[in-house]
Amino acid sequence: PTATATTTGNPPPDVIRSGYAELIVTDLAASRWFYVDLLGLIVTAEDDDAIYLRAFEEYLHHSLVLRRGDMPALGRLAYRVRGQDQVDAAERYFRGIGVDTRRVPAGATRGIGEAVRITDPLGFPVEFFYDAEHTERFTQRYDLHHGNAITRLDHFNVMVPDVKAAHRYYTGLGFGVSETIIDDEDNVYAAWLYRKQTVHDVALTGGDGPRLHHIAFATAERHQILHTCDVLGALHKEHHIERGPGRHGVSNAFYLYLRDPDGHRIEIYTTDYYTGDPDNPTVEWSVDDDRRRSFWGHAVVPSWYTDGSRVHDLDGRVVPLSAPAVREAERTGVIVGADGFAIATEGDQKIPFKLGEQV
Ligand code: DHY
Repeated sequence: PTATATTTGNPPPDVIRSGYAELIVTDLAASRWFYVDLLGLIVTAEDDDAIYLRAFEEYLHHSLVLRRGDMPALGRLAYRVRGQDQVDAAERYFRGIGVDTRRVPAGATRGIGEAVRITDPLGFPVEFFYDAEHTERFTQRYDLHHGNAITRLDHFNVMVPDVKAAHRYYTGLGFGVSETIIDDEDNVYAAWLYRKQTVHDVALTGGDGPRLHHIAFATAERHQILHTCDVLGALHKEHHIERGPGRHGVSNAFYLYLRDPDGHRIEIYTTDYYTGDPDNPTVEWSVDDDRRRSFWGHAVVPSWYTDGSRVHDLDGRVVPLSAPAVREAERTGVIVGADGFAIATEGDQKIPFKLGEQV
């Protein structure tokens, strides 16, 4: 997508992609089991306070930081920009739209160069960086890959009370919109936005926010996702599986949602589609279409809609929540939508029911 200049005259920074996330976790050993032993992420570095992880195709220092803290939370989302001059561009752009910016020196996050941090207008702690330490890319170190090898970070998914406002903010930042879930009354329930040439770098999920809905990692193939399920079954750790495996309607990707030992949600995701042409069409899904989330019409478990990780501001304080004005659930007296509710059709009768729990 082409970045557009704002009214302040400062163009948005040229964001390449979602770059890394920092999660606050309460027990580093338990997290290490989940992310390293189970999911097979590579440890680039670790100390008493944090573990820095990357996936097999990644050559930057990390795509995930697990930092020890008292309460599970999102510490930071980080976008990579196209060069160090774009870190300056981010500072100018956000100052221009009235957002406090904070410049942090190289090494403020181990492996990352001088960067700019903000609490974004949606309430999320976000960093823009370019310089980063390079490490060895393990794409062909098949001797180290397990059957469920993860190749790279794919995207962030954030829960926001006002999806339309968040959509405006991210398109202003130059993101393209690949898909949305809408109704015929101008409500937007969810949206998927990209800078790299895939379906998304960030998705917006309507709900109490700001909260992190999930972080997603990509595998090369479907069988690697299925293998994670089999391993969890074999270890009797199946309770870490929250939703799936299955095929998304939105994005067409194959997916699995896991919950880590602190309850942070991780998606494992593969094979969505190319969005790199400038006229890539936006796909609009009706909230009434039961294939929008699970293409096979499977129930979405209620926790997937209700649960999310609280977020920290730049000083490590938990950001308060706001509730959405419109919830996806109810519309003109009929229970519908991507909020755990659906409509069953029997003959010409429409029967509302709650997915996974008949009412
Ligand atoms: C959907 C959710 C995601 C994603 C792509 C599509 C829609 C859904 O199945 O809920 O997290 O990455």
